[in-house]
Amino acid sequence: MKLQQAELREVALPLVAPFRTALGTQEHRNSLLVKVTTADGAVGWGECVADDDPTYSAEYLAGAREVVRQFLLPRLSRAPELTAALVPELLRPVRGNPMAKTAIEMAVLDAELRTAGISLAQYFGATRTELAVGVSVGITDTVDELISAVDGYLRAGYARIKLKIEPGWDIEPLRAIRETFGPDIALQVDANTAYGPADQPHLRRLDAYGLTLIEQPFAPDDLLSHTRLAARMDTPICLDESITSARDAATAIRQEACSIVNIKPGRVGGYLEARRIHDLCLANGVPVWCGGMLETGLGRAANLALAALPGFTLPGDISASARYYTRDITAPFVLHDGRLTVPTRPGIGVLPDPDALQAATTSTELLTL
Ligand code: OSB
Ligand code: MG
Repeated sequence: MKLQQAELREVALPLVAPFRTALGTQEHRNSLLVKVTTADGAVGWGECVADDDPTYSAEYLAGAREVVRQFLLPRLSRAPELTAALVPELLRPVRGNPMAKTAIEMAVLDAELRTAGISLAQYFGATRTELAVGVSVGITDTVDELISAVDGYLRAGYARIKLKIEPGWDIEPLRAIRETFGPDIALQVDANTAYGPADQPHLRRLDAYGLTLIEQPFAPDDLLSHTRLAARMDTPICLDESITSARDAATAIRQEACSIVNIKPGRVGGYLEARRIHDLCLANGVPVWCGGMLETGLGRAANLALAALPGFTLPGDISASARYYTRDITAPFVLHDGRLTVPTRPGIGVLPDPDALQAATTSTELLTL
């Protein structure tokens, strides 16, 4: 294919409730969408998961947008015979910026598969048609509020609960959740790098709560502390922020810094790299699950296809639309018996609803390539 046009569109979606983590509080999801059109008239959609601020990682929305426009799209528009498989190689000379790269790789992949009449799940070699999914629960002002939030999600049918934790919000909420809901609910925690090496003795106390895993307690580049904690804790360590490529995953596994990997396409530079991490982890007996970045229905559709691969043995942060937004920009994803259905239509399998998209749009820019 040959790219002819790209539309950069920013959308602003109010979250149904503020989402607080160790990194800050989010009330809106502002997203950058990339729509590509090929010379043959095929269309593909990509979503950039960068946040407004460079706090989860170094990328941020306005910067990612500039990188897409100034450095990434020109490299793809110069390619005469573009395919999605070539995108990572064509973008490799640009350092970093994985979320910006993922957005345009996703758009090219979507256009290619729509033309070929193949769903993203088929393309990946997915083995499942519906997936049990989990929900990520933010930090609340009080333990009572947390209990009522978790109660609502369990009633909705979510297959596991992930609690965001930080120093001062860990033991007490965990004790309360176990006391209220018992030992059988699947429970895990995510620290978003909020702890330091000196917190190891404290973190070991989390072993008392029967957690599936503890996600990213330490800084992204501090593999050593994760290795040390893993050796001293029964709870499996899972890495999110630390893993930006298949090579990182191989290193972390080799160094025993984690025994479970959270895979987020945006963090690792694309769905193709995400697939490689899945393959590597499967070959090494390391369970993986699909992380989330409060995606719109577009990114969520693609994440469901990825998470339908056989190595994704743990429920992902791929919740129903209603957990995030009153009005998603696609047809809403709805939970049935704690499961979401993997899209089967060509490409990512969904399109934005024109009215919902229009209502959410804050800016658009059309680039002729
Ligand atoms: O660390 O997994 C994280 C959202 C934004 C940034 C980082 C994270 C998260 C989540 C939300 O936990 C997961 C979701 O999209 O449901
Ligand atoms: Mg995380």
